[in-house]
Amino acid sequence: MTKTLVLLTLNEIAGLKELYDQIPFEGIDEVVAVDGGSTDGTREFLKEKGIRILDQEIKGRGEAFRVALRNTTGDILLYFSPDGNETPSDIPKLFEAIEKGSDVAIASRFMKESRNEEDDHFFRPRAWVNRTFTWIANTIWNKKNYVTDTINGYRAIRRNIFNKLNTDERRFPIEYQISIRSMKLNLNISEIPTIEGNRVGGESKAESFPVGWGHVNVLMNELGNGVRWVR
Ligand SMILES: Nc1nc2c(ncn2[C@@H]2O[C@H](COP(=O)(O)OP(=O)(O)OP(=O)(O)O)[C@@H](O)[C@H]2O)c(=O)[nH]1
Ligand SMILES: [Mg+2]
Repeated sequence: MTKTLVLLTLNEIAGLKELYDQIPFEGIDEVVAVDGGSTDGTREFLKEKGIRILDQEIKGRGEAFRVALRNTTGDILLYFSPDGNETPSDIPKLFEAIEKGSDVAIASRFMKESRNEEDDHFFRPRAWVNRTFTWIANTIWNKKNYVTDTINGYRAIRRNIFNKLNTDERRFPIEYQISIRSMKLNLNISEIPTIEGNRVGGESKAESFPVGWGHVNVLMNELGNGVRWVR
């Protein structure tokens, strides 16, 4: 199976500079970046490294996922966000999980061996909210093994499966939509434990409240639409 690595960037120069040399590029057939319109030197850095940049006509992280789907060719797409949260050494493990038969492979922040950004804090509002959304999706739609992190963006997916899911979420909850639709079709979702690092620099683009509402919105839509979207 051929492998495509997709870097997702929106003003991520600090993270890119720190992480780029840690990315294991061996064995990857195609590397692209989908850039949401960076103005901090991210684009110049990518060009210098010879990475093809795909632009987005429509804003948003969800849209970026589909720009990559439409403009690449690998059998497997792996989405990597170079902001410090995602550990580059998981890349080969996620590709391998797909090659072994998974349709979707997620790097989970909530398995026994995992860590999430908030683990050092006493109050972990983001983690609790994530776990609740995850529990709801599992309870309603999952007929297979419990998926511990339905929301993390660090994941790989088979191209033919991603096409079939016909997603339309434009912003952050794209991952949740992919997870739920995969459960509805009873696909093979596997997880590997990941150690979530802290953001290296720059600013978060995910404000908790709008993003949280976005997830509620996806949930409501998916409750109503069955599998009418399937392609
Ligand atoms: N191409 C593209 N990338 C985006 C867009 N929005 C966010 N990203 C990238 O997606 C990744 C995740 O965004 P973050 O802002 O870190 O979101 P988060 O990880 O939920 O939040 P933090 O905990 O603050 O890191 C980063 O690499 C961003 O640069 C977008 O609209 N287009
Ligand atoms: Mg992040």
